[in-house]
Amino acid sequence: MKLLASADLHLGKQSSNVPASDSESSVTFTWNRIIRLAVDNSVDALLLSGDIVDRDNRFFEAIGPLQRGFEKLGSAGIPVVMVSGNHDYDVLPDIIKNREYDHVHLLGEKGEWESKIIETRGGELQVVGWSFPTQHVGVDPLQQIKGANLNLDPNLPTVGLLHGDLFDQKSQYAPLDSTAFPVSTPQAWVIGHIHKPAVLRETSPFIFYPGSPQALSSKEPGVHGPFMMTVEGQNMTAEQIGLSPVRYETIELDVTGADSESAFRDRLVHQITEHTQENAGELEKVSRLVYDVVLTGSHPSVSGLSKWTQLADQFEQELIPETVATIRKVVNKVRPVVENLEELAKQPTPPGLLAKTILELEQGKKSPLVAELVSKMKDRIGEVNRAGTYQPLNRFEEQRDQTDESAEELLLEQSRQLLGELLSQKVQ
Ligand SMILES: [Mn+2]
Repeated sequence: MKLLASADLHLGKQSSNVPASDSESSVTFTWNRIIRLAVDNSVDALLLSGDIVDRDNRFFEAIGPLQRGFEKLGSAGIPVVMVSGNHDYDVLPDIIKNREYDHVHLLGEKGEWESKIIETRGGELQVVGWSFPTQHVGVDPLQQIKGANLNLDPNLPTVGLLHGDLFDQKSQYAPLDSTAFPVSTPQAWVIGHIHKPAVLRETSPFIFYPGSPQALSSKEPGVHGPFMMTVEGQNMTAEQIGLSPVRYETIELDVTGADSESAFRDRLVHQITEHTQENAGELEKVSRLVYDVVLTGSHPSVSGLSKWTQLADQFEQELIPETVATIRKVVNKVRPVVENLEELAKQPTPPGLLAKTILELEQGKKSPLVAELVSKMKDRIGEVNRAGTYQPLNRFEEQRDQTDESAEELLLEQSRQLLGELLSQKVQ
């Protein structure tokens, strides 16, 4: 038996940092690829573990593509089994009720565990599921599974579908205790919510997050796509199939010695080209490769580097056939050329104070001065995020986080630039 498993499509959304005019930017593109893959491989069922539709009035955008997909699967004799997550707890039941499909099953409505035996071409498949009843759920639904009287047939291949958080026990999105899964049946669990694909346990039971099949932002790097599950008796395995047309990557670039703008540019383009070519084997389905570049090393002009990279987000080059590489942003972590930062930090001068701040930030120390600077930086980030001009960034989650960590990162970058400036102005 072959089952295709996915979750967290967020239909209605678009991948960020990809032109909105590209059909690949919309999640509908990957949804259609999933349907085609299911039909071409004659899978026995499609399993979806919640957040299939994105919240925020995406109902109208999502309903058409979702129903067309269901209809294609129906004509190919492929049943769909799903549960709803925190994004589609209300919308998914509506969409199902809107049309009566015999082959589409939504399990565990109203937060009540449910099991169902699905007739597939490969035989009977037992599926257990639980759906979000509201947007927030602060308790672990696995605590209720034992008392749910599911009357499972232990001789049937059985898969569990669930949406929740295995990594945060205080989550408002169904915190899950990894030790609370029943031991033998189901043999495998497809879990939704976390967008990064991850296999959490290999056997008894097999537990995994298929992740979002289309990478949606730079926070979701690496290969994305649904998982093809193979069922042989009581044994279940799964393999990821890279289908996402968008891929996000972060690479480092040491700029030490790249002292002219053209030398720096050569090194940057060379690094991106090399990385793309090295990963060409995984890029067959990727049409947009979006890079974050972290500059490292030391350089006489840290602020000059920032100027040289100002227009880097205009970079757009087809580096291997049908894969266009772009730069989303350049993060400047370059240190100014200083003979001895520790010595400099002892001096009661502006460069000395900056050197001290840099060292403290690098070592994670929090002196009263650093704490005050971080707090002020956080306030400024908040002001910028709230400004009307930057609101469009919000939709794509492109705003800088208003956290200590993000404020410290920005402060360090600025301190290094400023120290480089001050030292270069000093009469030698
Ligand atoms: Mn979710």
